[in-house]
Amino acid sequence: MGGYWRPRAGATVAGVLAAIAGGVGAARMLRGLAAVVPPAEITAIVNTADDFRLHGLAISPDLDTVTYTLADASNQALGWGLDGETWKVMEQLERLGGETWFRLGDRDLATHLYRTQRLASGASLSDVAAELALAWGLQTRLLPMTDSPVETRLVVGGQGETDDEDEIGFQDYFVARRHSVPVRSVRFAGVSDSVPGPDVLAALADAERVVICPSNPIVSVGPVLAVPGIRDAVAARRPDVVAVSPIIAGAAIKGPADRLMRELGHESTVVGVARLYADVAGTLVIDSADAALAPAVEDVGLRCLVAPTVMSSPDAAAALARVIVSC
Ligand code: FO1
Repeated sequence: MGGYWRPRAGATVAGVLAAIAGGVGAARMLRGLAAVVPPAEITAIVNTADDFRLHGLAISPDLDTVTYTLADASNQALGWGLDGETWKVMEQLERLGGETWFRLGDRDLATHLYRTQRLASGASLSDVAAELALAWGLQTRLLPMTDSPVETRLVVGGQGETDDEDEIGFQDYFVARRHSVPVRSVRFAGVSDSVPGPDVLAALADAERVVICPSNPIVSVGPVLAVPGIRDAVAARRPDVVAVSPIIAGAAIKGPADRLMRELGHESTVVGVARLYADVAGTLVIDSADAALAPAVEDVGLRCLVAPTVMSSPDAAAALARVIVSC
């Protein structure tokens, strides 16, 4: 572990980490953590409620985003998918009049073909996540939050007399409608019958520190905490749980977290994030831009750390990771 950052003598630093992860923000956070602690000591517990089937293929966007990013193979411009991607299959599908609203690159398609075939032959999602991580040479352990089917469903619309309410799936909201429709409510279909994936509860119990990555608190971290047993397991570790706010100066860096929080009656500030995590996290890391709100976060009952949280480069992510492991 010669290349890893070493703490000052006497500083307390967490080694074994468990991290609750959504997609792009979490993937960058995990890459930062893997630069400052040995990757083999990190377990990522990943949201699977965005998973869906298209063209008969089993697609797990957050697992794949985390895998590709940790493998340094992610498409930097898009944040999802693979680098050096080509789109010949999508181009041909478009000519045929097929569904191309959710773009699957030629290289990325191999992942979905592999996952679909393995699931059909009886493997679990956890098995497949581990096999893909191994194929990409990852040392970090990636655990789906559950192997049970859980699906984020959103009730949207209902504004004005001509706009009816409609319940849609997550990718329909996020990609097809570009998360621009008003959301009335969110539910995680199937979650009450789900059980945590193998090793998930043990990873939470054994970690020296649990990190809640800067992912959407409602639709990325929310489903993970909603799996029966996980919220309690995280709450039991509350003093060692460090959450990073995905909201900076009232806005999400990427995606609809701020809007979704407001639409569902939460304040879209770091204080609103603190309220959502008050029972599970002992510490909230907020961006320097929100320093003035640190006392208000502490009033909610969390210790508040102020640090640069925008992960604009791997170095910036590693600097944030150092704050998390040494706080
Ligand atoms: N996001 C998009 O905005 N448009 C896409 O066409 C798209 C395709 C896609 C394919 C594979 C994959 O793993 C992810 C993909 N994403 C796409 C990202 C993804 O749907 C979302 O970022 C997550 O579900 C939210 O975390």
